[in-house]
Amino acid sequence: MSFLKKLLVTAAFSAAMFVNAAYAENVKIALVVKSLGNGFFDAANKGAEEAAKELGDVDVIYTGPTKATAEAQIEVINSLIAQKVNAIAVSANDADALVPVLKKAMERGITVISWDSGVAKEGRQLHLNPSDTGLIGETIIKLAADYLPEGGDVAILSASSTATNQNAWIEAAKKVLPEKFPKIKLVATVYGDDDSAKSTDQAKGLLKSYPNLKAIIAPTTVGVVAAAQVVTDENLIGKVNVTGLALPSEFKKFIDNGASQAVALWNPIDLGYSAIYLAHDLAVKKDEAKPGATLSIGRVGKVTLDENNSAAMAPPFQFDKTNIEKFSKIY
Ligand code: RAM
Repeated sequence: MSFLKKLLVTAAFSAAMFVNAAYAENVKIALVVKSLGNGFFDAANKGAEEAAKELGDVDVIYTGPTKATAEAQIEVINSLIAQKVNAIAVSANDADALVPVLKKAMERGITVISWDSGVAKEGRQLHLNPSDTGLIGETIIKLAADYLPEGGDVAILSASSTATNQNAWIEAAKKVLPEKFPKIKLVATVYGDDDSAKSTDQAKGLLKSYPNLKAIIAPTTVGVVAAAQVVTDENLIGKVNVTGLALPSEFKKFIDNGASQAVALWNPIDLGYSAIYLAHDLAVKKDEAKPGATLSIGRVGKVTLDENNSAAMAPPFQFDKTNIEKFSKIY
């Protein structure tokens, strides 16, 4: 065998070895959440584990900081890079701050996607939204407006001030307000950082500063529970309606006691499942994330990427007295 031929054969052999090595072990996918201890993310992790079981070659690493900040998430991601995970699927506490560390991950061959709360385009291969952003923005206002035929003052209690998802929904909500809900007046937006204690303080502050408040809209599963608890404790049931995005299992008691008339959410289990499915197929099947590409999300269906390599899963469902019992047993 000529030297050149020998070299080529050796090269081909090592390439085959390399490919085999990638499949010999399970694909390690890190599901990085905004913060741990949040029931919404625990439900997403349940879906992630379902996807791993179905795909058969995935190990899910469920991780995140204790506080929902970008700095803490950067630390978590740096340690995942050091552990040489194969993919990172992150719900971001800040769209831009995570870009450098995620770029570093991609340069090292790690597949990176964002889901739930997005990363700027250059820091990830694709982003999976739970639903259409405009639709969520309109839904959270409508949930309040439906129970305020005369109109009135409402305030928003959000998650962190840098959360990509909540900021996009609030912007979309503000856009539809003047035309579609002219009698609803948004008097304030405050931030509880997806922290129970801080959200409780912020809800109390709103009630003090705005005595005519008719509704608190919390587009966060942590904030909405805190606000409903405050309204309950301050005997304001019937005066202030709490609404927004809530996990039925955590929120049922506030529909039951009347602190809230209705809330909405998508299926968090399906969202976590879909994130793992997409990350897996990009990492293993080398699916290409490019505008117009249609990608499988297993039992949930398919998504098509838009010009920003973003896609949306499904419309939100509404929960009220008629159906929250049933959903509270699922998530
Ligand atoms: C909280 C988080 C999450 C958001 C839900 C609705 O759990 O902020 O990112 O999607 O609420």
